[in-house]
Amino acid sequence: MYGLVNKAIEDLVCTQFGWDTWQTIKRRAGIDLPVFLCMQQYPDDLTYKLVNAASETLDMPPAAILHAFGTYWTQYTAQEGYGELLGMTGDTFQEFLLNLDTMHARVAFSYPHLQPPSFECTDMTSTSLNLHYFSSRQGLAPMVVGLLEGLAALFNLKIEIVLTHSREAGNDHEIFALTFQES
Ligand code: 1MF
Repeated sequence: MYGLVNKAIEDLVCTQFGWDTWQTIKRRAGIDLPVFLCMQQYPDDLTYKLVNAASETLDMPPAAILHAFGTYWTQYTAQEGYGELLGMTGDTFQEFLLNLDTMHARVAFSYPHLQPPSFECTDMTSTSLNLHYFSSRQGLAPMVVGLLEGLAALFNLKIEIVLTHSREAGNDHEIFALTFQES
């Protein structure tokens, strides 16, 4: 994944737990790079190692780390210069979700090594929908839940998310049932 992802994890850990904790996590993950570069590609394995080392150091399950990271992502990318990209993706929560693949295509236009996930909305009503999540990566569903919660908060929505189909249970992709209302 692009270094932007690892930098976002670093930023989240540093703001919430401090630089020393971040050094401990990096050491535990066996990473001796001083910094991550946004536009450099790093093996996915490195990101998974960071998540596991953070899990052990902070005594939180890996899913909780991924969830917190997902919630943080939109805020972080907006502040790192992707606010316009996020802004043009949708004026409403539903429109945003419908345009996620278009948004990733825009990023991939400049950064061709992006391996974006793909999303599809079905069974849409004004307060609910099923979100289908397709990814070449394993185990990131908790991050997607955090992403959706962070996104819903930006649109001032209360959201409930239920994972109804998981790959862990043998399905070929994940399906989340979303219910939302103005808060
Ligand atoms: O393959 C990748 O490197 C990659 C990196 C980030 C693929 C996807 C993403 C973004 N995605 C992270 C979860 C991936 C889960 C999976 O692979 O199954 C979050 C997608 C998302 C979902 C809901 C709402 C908003 C979302 O993301 C907004 C977004 C997406 C991508 C970027 C920014 C905001 C982005 C921009 C530039 C990038 C990489 C990602 O690369 C750079 C960055 C700086 C300089 C050069 C290149």
